[in-house]
Amino acid sequence: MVKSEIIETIEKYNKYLIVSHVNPEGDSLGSQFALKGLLSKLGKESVIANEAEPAELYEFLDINDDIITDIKKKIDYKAIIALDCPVIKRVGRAKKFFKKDKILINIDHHISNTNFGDVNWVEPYTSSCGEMVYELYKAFNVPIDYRSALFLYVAIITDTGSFAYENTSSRTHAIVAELIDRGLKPNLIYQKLYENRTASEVKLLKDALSTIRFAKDEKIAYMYVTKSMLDRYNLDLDVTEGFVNYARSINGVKVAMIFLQNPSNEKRIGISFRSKGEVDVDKLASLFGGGGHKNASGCVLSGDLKKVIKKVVDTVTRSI
Ligand SMILES: [Mn+2]
Repeated sequence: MVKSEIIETIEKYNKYLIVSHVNPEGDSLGSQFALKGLLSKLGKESVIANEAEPAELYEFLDINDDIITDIKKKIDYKAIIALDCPVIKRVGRAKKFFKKDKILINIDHHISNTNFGDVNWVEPYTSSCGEMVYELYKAFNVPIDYRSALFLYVAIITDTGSFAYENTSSRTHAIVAELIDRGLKPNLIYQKLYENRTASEVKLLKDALSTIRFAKDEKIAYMYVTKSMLDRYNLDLDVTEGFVNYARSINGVKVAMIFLQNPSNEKRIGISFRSKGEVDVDKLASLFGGGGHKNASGCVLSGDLKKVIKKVVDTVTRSI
């Protein structure tokens, strides 16, 4: 249920800044643009500003021209809406767009959300921020047009792992049925999102899969991607999205991890955690200053790749 405080706040202001987290994916981008569509139907202006442009994967959404990434740009707005951010730090350099004394509205579905806003609406058992924006359309009684249906669908399919994760509910499917009725072609969207890899990307995947190791009687599976592996194929880190799911897909594996060396700083190691069943990887990532959801989370550590892997694998082995 949409909180009445959210409705009242959105009714009150006419110019919005919409932000989301760094390395935006389907849920953050989809929610931002579906919300922009809703606000415009309500006769309100909004500007989407992110730290950087989205990954190439999202080019089919045709949104790049509507995202401000130049932090020197002056934006006129009365209130900020942060989407899909458990902590405000997750907006990264987009924080530079923030002005003092502007009201901050926090709309999110992470269980670890810190209620950092002046107005907070957090639904930890909802599949995606996209589902929450859908509920806003219903609360304001605004019809969902084709573009917004596409944005919401991309948000939901991304965060539910194509309707495979525990967060997928009958409500999720009911919403998606309505979105498809707006004219979406699920097979074509799926192809754009998941069957669009280049040969180089699959070669990188092959190399990444060759690094898979196991711990704790094969209940833990982990893999890595180094800067030199990326350099070999002239690829960037964003193409590794989804690689960790191969480790997670192994029978008996409860926790899967991928360690990603940052190409511009080899001592910066991004770690994605995925779990099946009861293991809570939000808690595991929080041991290292990160967070996320019960079955999908992440953190960033500094140090030598091999040492970081050992430290994290040892901790996870003791914790599950
Ligand atoms: Mn999300």
